[in-house]
Amino acid sequence: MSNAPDRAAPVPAATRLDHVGIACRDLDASIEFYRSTYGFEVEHEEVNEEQGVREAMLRVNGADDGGATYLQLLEPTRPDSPVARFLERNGEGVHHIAFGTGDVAGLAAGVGGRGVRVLDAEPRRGTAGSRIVFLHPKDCGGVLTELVQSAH
Ligand code: CMX
Ligand code: CO
Repeated sequence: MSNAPDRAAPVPAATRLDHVGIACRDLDASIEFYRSTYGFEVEHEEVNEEQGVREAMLRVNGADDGGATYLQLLEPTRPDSPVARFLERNGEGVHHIAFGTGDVAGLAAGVGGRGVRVLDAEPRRGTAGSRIVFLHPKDCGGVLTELVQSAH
């Protein structure tokens, strides 16, 4: 029997879709669109200067690990930020997806071991005290991917 690590699934695993990040030019207008069109309400709003965003989390549904799934609406706070660059190139639209996990550092190490570029050597501070790591979109089929461990 081989002692090689099981390459079928990362340990620890991602357990839910935590959020879909959407780049917008006007956060308040975007919040109003999702509220009036679908009835989604803002659960949390903050400015994250490290990421260069003013953001709102709109709760969509609960998840079976006790967490929830959100839309994350992102308005840039400065022109040199990732979201500002995205808007300049692509206009408004889906910017990234985020998978929830109980162990963001462990999952990032596992994914990095498979040759995916991990953009943050250490987890950074995300929404509401969560810990986040980004994976390079070119190693994820063109999808900018975030891993997130909630503060709870
Ligand atoms: N989704 C898919 N592809 C993307 C992308 C995105 N959001 N952003 C950039 N790319 C692509 C570019 O189009 C480019 O493709 P081509 O080479 O085919 O033209 C390639 O990735 C590399 O682009 P780049 O100019 O070298 O890199 P950027 O300066 O645009 O940076 C990235 C890209 C992913 C490294 C940067 O955006 C990053 O570090 N993001 C992580 C942080 C972040 O996005 N924070 C905001 C959200 C905060 C939160 O969720 O809380
Ligand atoms: Co995000």
